[in-house]
Amino acid sequence: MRIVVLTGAGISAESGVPTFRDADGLWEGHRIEDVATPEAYEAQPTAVQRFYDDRRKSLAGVEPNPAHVALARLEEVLGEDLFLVTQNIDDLHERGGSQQVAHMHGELLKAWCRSCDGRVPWTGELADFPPCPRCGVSELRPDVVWFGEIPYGMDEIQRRLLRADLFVSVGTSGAVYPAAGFVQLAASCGAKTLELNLEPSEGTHFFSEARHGRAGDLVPVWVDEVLRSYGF
Ligand code: BJW
Repeated sequence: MRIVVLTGAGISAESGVPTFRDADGLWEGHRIEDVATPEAYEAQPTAVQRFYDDRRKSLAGVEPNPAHVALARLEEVLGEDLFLVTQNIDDLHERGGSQQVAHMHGELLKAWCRSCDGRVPWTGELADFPPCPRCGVSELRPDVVWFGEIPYGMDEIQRRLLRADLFVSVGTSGAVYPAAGFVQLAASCGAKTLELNLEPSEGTHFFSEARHGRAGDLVPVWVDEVLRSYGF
C-alpha cells in the first residue's frame, strides 16, 4: 500500500508550536495572508527576520509529540511506500525519527541567499543581515515559502499523489493551496482519503473518512491500525 501523509501546523500544536489560524495563532492580529509574502518582507525586512529568528530560537524549547513519533514508526515499516510531506517549517518530524520528509514550505533551519541562490543550514539570527557563507553578500532570508512563491518539490509530490492508495491529511485547515487540493487529486486517481484534524477542515467533505480530535491521540491509533494490517 502506498501512502501519502500531508501534515500541517496542527500536528505540532501539542508540542507547543502555535498554529496559524487558531485563536492564539502566530501573527497576533495579522492575517498570515497579509504578512507571509515577499512584499511584506520588502516593506519590513527586519521585522520579518525577527519574527523568524524568534521562531527558530523557540525550536530549542519544543519536542516532537506522539503523532510525529508514530509517523516515524510507520516509515520504519513502509519505507519508500510512505511519502511524508509537511507544510511545517519546524524540524519535529526529523527529531521524531522520520528519515525522509518533504518540506514543501521550506525549513526554518535553513537560509536562502537571494544573491547567489545558495541554501545553507542556519541556526542563528538573520535580523542583523549577516553575510552569506558562500558569496559574502548580505542577502540571506529564511528559506521558507511565502504566498505567491512556488512550494518546493511539487513534481515529486504530484507523482506520489497520482499513485497513492491512501492519502492522509493531519492537522491542517485546508485553507492554503496547493496543499489544500491534494485530497482531490489523490481521490481523482482512486486513492482512499482520510482526514485527522481537531475539527472539520475547509475541505473535509472531499475526504472519504474524517476523524476529529488531537493529532497526538488520532495518529498513533491510525498508525497502529495500518501496522496491524501488515501483521505487526
Ligand atoms: C489540530 C490541533 C491538534 C490545531 N491536533 N489538529 C485563490 C484561490 C486559490 C488559491 C489561491 C488564491 N489566491 C492565491 C492562491 C494561492 C495561495 C493560497 O493558497 N492562498 C490562500 C489564502 C487562498 N498559495 C500560494 O501562494 C502558494 N503558492 C502557490 O500556489 O504557487 C503556485 C504554484 C503551486 C504549485 C505548483 C506551481 C505553482 C504558497 C503558499 C505558501 C504558504 N506559506 C505559509 C507560511 C510558511 C512559512 C511560515 O511558516 O511562516 O505556510 S502560510 C501558512 O499556512 C504556512 C502553513 O504551512 C500554511 C497552512 O497552514 P496550516 O498548516 O493548515 O495551519 P492552520 O493554522 O491554518 O491550521 C491548523 C489546523 O490544525 C486547524 O484546522 C486546527 O483545527 C488543527 N489543529 N490543534 C490536530 N492538537
